[in-house]
Amino acid sequence: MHHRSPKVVVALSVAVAALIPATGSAAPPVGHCPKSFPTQITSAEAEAAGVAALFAAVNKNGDDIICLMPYPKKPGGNVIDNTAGPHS
Ligand SMILES: [Ca+2]
Repeated sequence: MHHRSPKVVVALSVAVAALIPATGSAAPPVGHCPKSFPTQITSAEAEAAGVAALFAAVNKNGDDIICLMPYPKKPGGNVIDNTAGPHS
């Protein structure tokens, strides 16, 4: 006798659901930092630097990364969320 374990079926359903964004969600996809924003900043690093509010405002996709383009001649830089494709 051969039949599929119900536990396996449930686990696969959960995995698929986790990969598909909720319909109607405005959250952008989690992606990469574009080449022009090469530095990744984590929420912990932002908090340590005292810019947790900035991180939260930029991090629209809700993961743990934003991307920094440092200013060439002064402290700081521009930040965007990591929603770029892998080759941008
Ligand atoms: Ca992010």
